[in-house]
Amino acid sequence: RRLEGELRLGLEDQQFFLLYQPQVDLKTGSVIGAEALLRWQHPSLGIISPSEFIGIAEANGFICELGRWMLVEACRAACDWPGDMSVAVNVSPLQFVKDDLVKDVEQALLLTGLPARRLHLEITESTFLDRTDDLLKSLAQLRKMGVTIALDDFGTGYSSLAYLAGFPIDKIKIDQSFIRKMSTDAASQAIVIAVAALARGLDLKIVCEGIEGDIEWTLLRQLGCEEGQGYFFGKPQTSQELVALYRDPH
Ligand code: G
Ligand code: G
Ligand code: MN
Ligand code: NA
Repeated sequence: RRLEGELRLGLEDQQFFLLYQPQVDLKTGSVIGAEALLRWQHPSLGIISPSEFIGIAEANGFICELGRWMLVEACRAACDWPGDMSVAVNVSPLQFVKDDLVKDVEQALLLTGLPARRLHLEITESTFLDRTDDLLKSLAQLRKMGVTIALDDFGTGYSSLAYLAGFPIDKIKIDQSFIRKMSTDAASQAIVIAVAALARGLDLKIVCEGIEGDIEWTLLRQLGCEEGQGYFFGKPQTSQELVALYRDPH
């Protein structure tokens, strides 16, 4: 497809940018960080979502270059954020395999001056498909540096619960499909309750994605879930808008 050839040019031409979706403390609703989400402002096609080009970038290996750019860009933005706000960056499994992610992270932190504890990396269960010693070593090194590892889209993958207990991670993000349905669908609510209990048992923090209303927020708070993200608290927005939201939450 034509997009494939345009990715590299797009990066050189600064057509990629990041938006930041607020992550909140569910007890208080206050903003504690944000997830960086990639966008491509294509010269003729308009804004393209990552679901349309990440797969292409993974297939041709460009994801590593794009991933390095994102790390630096996200860390640079987070340096301007007040308090101890964290930035969560999505990482493709290929960045562990085809690239030296640990080195990329070290360089991004060094270049921008962001403290490691303010950087979170979101990985998916598919990262563990190839559970090599190298992968485990990289994750261990990142955590030793102080970087937080979150397991994204939890509940949509293939992992058995037994596997989860052995993953070297700090928190899990329950997939938004369960949260969005939990007020109307008993099965979804049961899954959220079970995952919250599981996280507590494994001493993992939990982030609830896709919170669109007050009902979900109240339920999740009652379940003791620590952190949340969703349109109710804020859509993906610019770094400046995020800082304004932190200062003046509604
Ligand atoms: O923001 P949006 O809903 O369009 O994101 C769609 C998917 O693309 C999300 O699941 C998100 O995890 C993924 N995504 C967004 N930004 C990045 C990125 O910078 N790198 C990778 N690997 N995935 C991303
Ligand atoms: O897979 P990942 O969690 O990285 O994807 C995040 C994506 O989910 C973002 O692109 C964001 O736009 C979208 N998103 C975040 N909050 C909500 C929400 O409350 N409702 C819906 N429908 N989508 C959301
Ligand atoms: Mn994510
Ligand atoms: Na997710």
